[in-house]
Amino acid sequence: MKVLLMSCVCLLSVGALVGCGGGDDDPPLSPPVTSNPPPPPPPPEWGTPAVIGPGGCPIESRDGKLLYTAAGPADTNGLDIWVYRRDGQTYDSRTKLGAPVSVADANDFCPTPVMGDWLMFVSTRGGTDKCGEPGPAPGLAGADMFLAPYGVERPAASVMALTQQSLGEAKRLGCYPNGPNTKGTSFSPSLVSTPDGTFLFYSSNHNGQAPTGSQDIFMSTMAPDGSFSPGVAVAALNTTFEDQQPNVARDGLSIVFASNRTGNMDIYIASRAKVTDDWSAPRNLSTEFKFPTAASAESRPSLSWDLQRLYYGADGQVNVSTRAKTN
Ligand SMILES: [Ca+2]
Ligand SMILES: [Ca+2]
Repeated sequence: MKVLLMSCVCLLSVGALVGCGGGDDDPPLSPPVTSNPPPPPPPPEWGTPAVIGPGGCPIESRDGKLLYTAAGPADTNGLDIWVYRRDGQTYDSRTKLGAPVSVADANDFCPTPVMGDWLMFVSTRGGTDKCGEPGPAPGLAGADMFLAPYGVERPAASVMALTQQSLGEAKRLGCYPNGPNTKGTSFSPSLVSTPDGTFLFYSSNHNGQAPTGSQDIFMSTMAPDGSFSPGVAVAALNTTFEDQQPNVARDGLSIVFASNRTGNMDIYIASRAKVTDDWSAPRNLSTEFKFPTAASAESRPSLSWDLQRLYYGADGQVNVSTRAKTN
C-alpha cells in the first residue's frame, strides 16, 4: 500500500515526463520525451501580390481563362478594354477589344464579364441617351454603365491571339429614375445572381437626386424583364471618403472595393453570412497583408469566380494576390 501511494505521489508530482526512478543510480523507467516543435503559423489569408502587366480594372472571366483589364491614358480618351489570356500563373497575349466595347473619343473601362457572352463596362461616350454629365474632357467624369453582347474566345493553346466578335450594340443602362445611371460618374458594375434575386453593385458620386460628395457604393435590383432599378446606397460600406469600384463574389457573400477612408486608396473586403444580411465592417487588405502597393493608390479590386485570386490595379499595373488554401 505504501509503495502504491508513493508511485501515485511521484506520478502526480512529476508526471510521466521523466519517469519515476527510485534513486540517483537507477535508470529512468522511460526515455526522455522532447516536446514537439510548435507548428508553423498558417499562411496569411491573402499572399503577397504579384505584378501581371500593364493595365488596371482587372477581372477574370468566369472560366478563369481570360483576364479583362482597362489600359491606356485616361487623359487622352485613350482608355480601352484589353484582355489577357490566362494559364495558371501566366498571363499573355494581351488583345484590345473593338467596338462597341472600346470606341474612339471616349474612355472605356471597368469591364465585367457576366453570363454567356455578355460584358458590362463603363464609358464616357456620348449619345442622346447619355445620363452622366461630362466634366472637363478628357477624363472619367460622367461615365455611364453599359451592357454589350461581345464574344471573346481563346483558340487552341498554340494560337496566341484571342478571337473576338461583336454580337450586338452596347446598351446604356437606364438613367435615374428609370435605372441606376445618374448625372454623376459611375464605376465598376458587378452583377451577382442569388436565390434572393439578381443584384447590380456599382459606385457613383451621385444618387440620382443629388451629388453625394464622394464615390459611394450602390445596389440596384434586376427586374424580370432585365431592367435595373435605381440604386440604393449600401450604408454599411460607405463613408464621407471615396468608396468605389465594388466587386461582389459569385456567392454574394464577399465584396471587395477601394476606399481612401484612412487617407490612402486601399483595397477593402466585407462579408456577410447570407445575402439578406448586412455587410460586416470592412477590413483593409492592403495594410492587413502588407501589400507592396499599399502606399500607392490601389483601385478596382475583383475576386476570381473560384474565389482564389484577388486582382487590383496600382501604379498602372495589374496585381494578383492568391488566397491561401483553407481546405
Ligand atoms: Ca463615399
Ligand atoms: Ca493604397
